[in-house]
Amino acid sequence: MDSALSSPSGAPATGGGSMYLSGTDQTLVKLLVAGPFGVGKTTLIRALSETQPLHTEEVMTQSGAFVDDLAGVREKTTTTVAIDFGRLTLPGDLVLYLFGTPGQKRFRPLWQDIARGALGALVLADTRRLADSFEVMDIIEEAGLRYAVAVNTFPDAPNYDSEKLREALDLHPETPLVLCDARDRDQSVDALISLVGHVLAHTPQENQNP
Ligand SMILES: Nc1nc2c(ncn2[C@@H]2O[C@H](COP(=O)(O)OP(=O)(O)OP(=O)(O)O)[C@@H](O)[C@H]2O)c(=O)[nH]1
Ligand SMILES: [Mg+2]
Repeated sequence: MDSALSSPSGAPATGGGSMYLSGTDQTLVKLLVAGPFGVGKTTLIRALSETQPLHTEEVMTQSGAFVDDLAGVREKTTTTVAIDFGRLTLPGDLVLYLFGTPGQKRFRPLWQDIARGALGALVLADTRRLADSFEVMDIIEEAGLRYAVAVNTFPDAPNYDSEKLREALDLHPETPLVLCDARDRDQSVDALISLVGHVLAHTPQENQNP
């Protein structure tokens, strides 16, 4: 995949991952939705995309059970093999392009291409297996991206207060932490808004405007 996003004329996005399209008043932002296997990435993008989301789901086979741990997601029959893609327009003509990225270690080489030009990442976590989100958080930090963490609230997952969650996830005090049900559009939009607020607050003004 080439750099983040290009305008219809093919002009590349700015290094900061956002781009202003002259004549349309739209600002395009590339964001990643990341997290471990089965944490709800596809569900979240499906819930909030205003376009028919692109998915590359494949039915899982018995042999995959050795590498993809089904604990907590027993009813799951498919996994995302490459990426999910969706789009969401926020007030102010801020157009978010969302790339769901697989969290399994074996997809790490693909990850570097997907991350190129992104402005930030929403990391999904599940309180039944918080440590499973560490690897993807490491990759994001290595890539120099800002992120927010959204705990996807599965009904049988334990609830912890946010202080405990921050401690367990070893979050920087500035990193937003939100709870959301990935199936719920409003909650998923709110999670993305917290990410966008965080990344824009740390993006130089010249990367936000023409
Ligand atoms: N109860 C509940 N189930 C959820 C929630 N989010 C996702 N699920 C279910 O959990 C399973 C996993 O969700 P996916 O969206 O496929 O997860 P994923 O992160 O895309 O998974 P991979 O692409 O395989 O890594 C699916 O069966 C979803 O229906 C949630 O908030 N609550
Ligand atoms: Mg998926």
